[in-house]
Amino acid sequence: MNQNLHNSEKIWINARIATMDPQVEAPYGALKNHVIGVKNGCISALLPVTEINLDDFHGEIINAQGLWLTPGLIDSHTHLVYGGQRAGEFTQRLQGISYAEIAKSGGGILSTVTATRNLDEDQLVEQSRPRLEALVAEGVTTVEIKSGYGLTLKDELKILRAAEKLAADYPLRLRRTLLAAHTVPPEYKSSPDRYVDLVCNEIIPQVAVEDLAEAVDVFCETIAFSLEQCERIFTAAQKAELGIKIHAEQLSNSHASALAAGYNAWSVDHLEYLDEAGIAALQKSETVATLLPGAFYFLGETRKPPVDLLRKYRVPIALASDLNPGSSPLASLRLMLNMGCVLFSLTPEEALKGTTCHASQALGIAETTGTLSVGKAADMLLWDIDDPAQLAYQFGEKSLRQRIFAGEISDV
Ligand code: DI6
Ligand code: FE
Repeated sequence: MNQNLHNSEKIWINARIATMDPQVEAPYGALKNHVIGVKNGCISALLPVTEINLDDFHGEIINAQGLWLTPGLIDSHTHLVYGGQRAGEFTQRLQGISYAEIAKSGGGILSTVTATRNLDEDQLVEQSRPRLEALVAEGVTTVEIKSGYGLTLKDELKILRAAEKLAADYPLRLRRTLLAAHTVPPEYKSSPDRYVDLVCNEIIPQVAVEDLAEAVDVFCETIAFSLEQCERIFTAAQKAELGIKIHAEQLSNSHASALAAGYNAWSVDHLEYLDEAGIAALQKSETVATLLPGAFYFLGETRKPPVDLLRKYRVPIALASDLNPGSSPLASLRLMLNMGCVLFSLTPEEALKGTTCHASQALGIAETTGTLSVGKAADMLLWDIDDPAQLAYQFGEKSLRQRIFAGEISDV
């Protein structure tokens, strides 16, 4: 009997395994008639059933009865820790006022900044809890949470600490991203460069010292930060040895993706206005293109991200919820799988890659999560489906049977 399997604490038999491993040459990286073993929270074995003898195995055997096993879902872009809500702004937008107009008149992101600053850390945790619980319940095992609604040293740190406190209550991997450069706070309205100074010289170094985030993000847009300001922030992030992410090409083409690719950013996100030169720049990097169909849908956008060109240049595509109160108050990554296909013409397989292997790359953790491969974390989902495409095709039907985090099973 194979050493690996023999050492496993638990094994799953009779599962159809969608590894999502690009090295497995089958749709969804699927393996038939394989057994998967887990030890110390990681995948310890993945072997053809013909090569093993179950009589010698004394650990726990879980019979998956023909259900499909996939990697845990990874939501690689959320802003889910915030205070308040923006239904009033939603109503305004339905009357024809644009997102950019609302932002310019002091609403939008800034109204959430006020609500978030007014909460203490524990209140922020409790207001954010239902959003995280919704993601966890549908099979998210890794989530990224950004700050960005504090915009002072104290309040940005408060959000990152709240994210950590909240996530610790669930079987979940957390990746935190500092998005102090989300918008210029009112205190710096007449001197935005001084705010960028604060972000680069104080907030980023402090977050690094306290180990409160793994990456730095910036919103590059006419209503937010310029290319030059982004570059300053990237330089500060690099100096602090933090990963780089960017909100780019959402409402206009600023060429920010090409800039970020030059810094080997983990991901560039949104991308409706990304052009071919930007895509060529991404191809030369390891940067992931993250699509956010929830924001496209919720803002009623019409310009779609250039999916065909991303395919042509073989840029890895991730798909995330962008969960936030202004442009995507949609606490469901399963919904994004469906929207990625219906709105952006991704295939169901591309959509699932976007929430597993490519999402892990977008968070700088592709070595340890995102596929069912020996040595990686045993974050796995067991689904009562006949075809993995059903994960993108259906929405709302309860098909998750087991949620496995670091090898531990929770029934759902
Ligand atoms: N782009 C977005 O879609 C979100 N942030 C960003 O930079 C929106 C955030 C909000 O409206 O509160
Ligand atoms: Fe976002």
